[in-house]
Parts: sequence; structure tokens; C-alpha cells
Amino acid sequence: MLNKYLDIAPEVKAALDAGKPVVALESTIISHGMPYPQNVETALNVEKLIRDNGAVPATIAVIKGRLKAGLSEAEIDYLGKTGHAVPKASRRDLPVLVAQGRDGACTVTTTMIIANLAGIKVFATGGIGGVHRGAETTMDVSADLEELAHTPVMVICAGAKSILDLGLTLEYLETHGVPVIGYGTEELPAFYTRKSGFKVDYELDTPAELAKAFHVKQEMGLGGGMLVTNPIPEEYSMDADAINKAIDEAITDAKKQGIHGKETTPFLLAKIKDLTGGDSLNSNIQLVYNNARLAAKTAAELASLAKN
Ligand code: PSU
Ligand code: MN
Repeated sequence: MLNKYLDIAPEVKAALDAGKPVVALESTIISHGMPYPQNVETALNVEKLIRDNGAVPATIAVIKGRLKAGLSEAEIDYLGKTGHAVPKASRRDLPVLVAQGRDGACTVTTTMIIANLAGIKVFATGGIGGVHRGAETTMDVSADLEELAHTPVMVICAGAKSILDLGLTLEYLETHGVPVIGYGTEELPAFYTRKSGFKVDYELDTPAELAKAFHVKQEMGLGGGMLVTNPIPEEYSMDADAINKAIDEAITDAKKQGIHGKETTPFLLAKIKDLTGGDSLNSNIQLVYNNARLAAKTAAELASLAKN
């Protein structure tokens, strides 16, 4: 049993046992997604926001070979300081990292796996992986999509960056039966911008509606996850032309340098950050806060549905 390798933090365990709302958070965004010290500050602020909105945060990572649901401040600081030296851990990485007692920064995939093991239903992050541009030849499709197909966790994000092929990403999710919900929007947000030109499957407008749809999906025995896309607040959204120019340049650079495999996403994200300066980092931080607030409220609605 994977559970043999799982440690649930006492506060998280107590909340789960009492049927109180808990929100999972990933750690790749800490070690690989943002520079130190903003990564640690953001991770701690996100935890605080979740508490302020009535839920208990559970940041998820692999520490010394243990699957952790809920980290201490010292562990979050360690993951942020150590940065890229913490291996990015997707599903295929767990066996060796755990066997060797190593650390791992959890992606959306492994955060969903560990959240589900712990009994956590709602997970907030920034962006998810998807079908990369050119995937028809590279076959670079993020394991995040496969996990959404199988693992019953609601993932609340700000859509996907157009480093991905958003059209193909939506096709993949449709094939695998993953509902893609727009929170207060009919259009798929593209992380830094509120619009992408693509439609979501359904618009839902309240945390209660999100919770009910997910609850019904599980009760019907359909299994698998649900993707909620929450647009970045207007005041922090970026100019579409500027961001798309940076994305195109980053993709050209990655091709030139022969970047591939698990390095692709972190390379593109870092490059875009360099090209757009502090602007994109601040937008990134604000959209994560926005998703954390929505996740806490939705987890509370879900917890009350589960009691009935
Ligand atoms: N997209 C973002 N920010 C991120 C990631 C993706 O805009 O931080 C991270 C997440 O942890 C996601 C992972 O699960 O990258 C996907 O990596 P890959 O494409 O290699 O599956
Ligand atoms: Mn990939």
C-alpha cells in the first residue's frame, strides 16, 4: 500500500477526521516555479489565505522518501531554498525517490495522487501541464492530464499557459472524460490573461455549484478529477501580445537548445519570467492567491455536502 509511505500532518489529519475543509497545494511551484525568497513567501501566504477562508492547507511534497500531506514552515523554506536541486517528481519518479529516501517537488500529478491517498478532495495551484505545441511529433503530453482522468481530486487553476497547445489540451481532456469548468467565464483563461479564444465545457458561478458538480461526479461513480479554471483578476492580468511574444521566443529558444522531457516546462517558465521581468512573477503570485481563496470556499461547500 502506498499509504505505508504517507505522513499526514497532525492538523490536516484532525481536520479530515472531523470532516472539515482541507485544500492541497503543490510544491513544484515552490522549488521550480518561482525564485527564492518569493517562492517561500508566496507558499506561506497561500497557506494563510486558505486558513483565513476557513480551510486547512496541506502543502504536498516528498521529503526523505516520505509522501507528505502537510508541511512545516521549515520544510517549505527548505524546498524553496533548495530550488531546482529538489527533483521535480511526477508519477514515474515516485518509486525511485521513495525507495532511495530522497526529496521530490510534487507536480499537479503527484499532488493529486498524495491528496487522494490522504482523503483531500480540493487542490489549488497556478497552472497545469498539458499537450505541448508540436506534441504530434514529440508526444510531449503532461502526465497531469492522465492524472485528471483517473484521480478524484478537483484541481483549481488559472487555466494553462499558451506554452501549451490549448486546443489539443482540451481535446485530450474531453477524450478522457474530464469536465473543464470556467469559474464565472465561458472562455478558458490562459494563466496570465483572462482569455484564450477557447471555450470551456461549462461556466459555473459559485463555490457551491463547483462543489455540487464534483460531488455528483463522485457519487455517480464516474471517478476521475475535475478541472476548474479561474481567470486571473483583471487588475493583474497581462497584455496578451507582450506575453505571447515572450512565449514564442521561449519556445524558439528551447528548440534551439534541444530542451526536452521534464526540463521543457521549467525551462519555458523560467525563460518567460526573464523576458517579462517582475511583471509576470507578480501576476503569477496573485493568480495563485485568487485560486487559493476559491479552493478554500469550495472545500467548505464540499465538506457540508459530504455531511448530508
Ligand atoms: N505550468 C505552470 N506552472 C507550473 C507548472 C506548470 O504554469 O509550475 C508545473 C506544475 O507543477 C505542473 C508541472 O504539474 O509543471 C507540469 O510539468 P510537465 O509539463 O513536465 O508535466
Ligand atoms: Mn512533458
